[in-house]
Amino acid sequence: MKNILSVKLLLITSILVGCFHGSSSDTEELDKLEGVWEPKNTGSPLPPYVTFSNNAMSYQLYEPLYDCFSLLQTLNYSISGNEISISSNGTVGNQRYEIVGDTLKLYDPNGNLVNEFLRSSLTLSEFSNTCSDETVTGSITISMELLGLPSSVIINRATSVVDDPDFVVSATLDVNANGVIDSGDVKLEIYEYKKEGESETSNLISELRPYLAYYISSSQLVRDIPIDLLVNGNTIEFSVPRSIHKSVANIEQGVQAMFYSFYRFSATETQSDVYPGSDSFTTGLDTTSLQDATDDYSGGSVAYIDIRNISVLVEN
Ligand SMILES: [Ca+2]
Ligand SMILES: [Ca+2]
Repeated sequence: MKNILSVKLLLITSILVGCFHGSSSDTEELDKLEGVWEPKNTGSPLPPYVTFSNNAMSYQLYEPLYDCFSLLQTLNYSISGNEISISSNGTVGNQRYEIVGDTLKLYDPNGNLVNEFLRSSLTLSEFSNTCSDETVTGSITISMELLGLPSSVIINRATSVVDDPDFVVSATLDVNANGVIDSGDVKLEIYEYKKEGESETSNLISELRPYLAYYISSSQLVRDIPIDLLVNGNTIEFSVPRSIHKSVANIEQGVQAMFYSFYRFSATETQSDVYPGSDSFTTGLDTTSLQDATDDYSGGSVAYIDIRNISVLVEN
């Protein structure tokens, strides 16, 4: 899993005390900030662009495979002096910022540089080329019954190595129907892994955030689109409208799939299960109702994530 790429959003954690009063110099600052900024540190995939327009700040990811932009997050912002106040779900955080030439620098409340962007040649209108398509109808719903599933799991284990997975439930769909995982295939998944500097927590599974991810090669995927999760007893259900992204717009009932579960249930032990087998798809099977064997998991003597019943429903 070392090649798996993920997009990490700028997290805003500090609480602003007080309120913002605009001034004419702030208006000038707003004008300077307005527009599109691109990430200074490039990677693959490119980290998100940030746009500022009419007091709305958004993170936008360019997806070369589909030549479009995915909107990751929209936040409201205001500025006062050299501070930018960003609000999300009723919580307001502030960061110091500075514009030096064509570079935008963002600092946390402790004065540490957290992000740098360069003035982009792109215009705001180019972000109307989105990866979602509201003209597409239908949805994909995948449910997986996992025998022994606890209601909460430990993630970011203190003893885990950074980037190692803690808890994973995934359904990989062979979108291009060629029997192998490659560019264009997608995954609906919960993928909790050890993050640098984050403390161990116990989380209800219903509070975990699943994603739609898509492969850009046989070993690299982009994990960036939040999807819905429903936990009912020991059954986990992912659902996603087909309009959400070009990667799932053309998926039809009968798409081949493979399923995986993994849990680091102690500091030294893990358990995993696969269906129908390691790196194999459900070729020729009726995916509306699948059954995996019980007690066929690897690791441990008590079931935690033993895959049992699965269904894949695609509605047009
Ligand atoms: Ca494929
Ligand atoms: Ca099983």
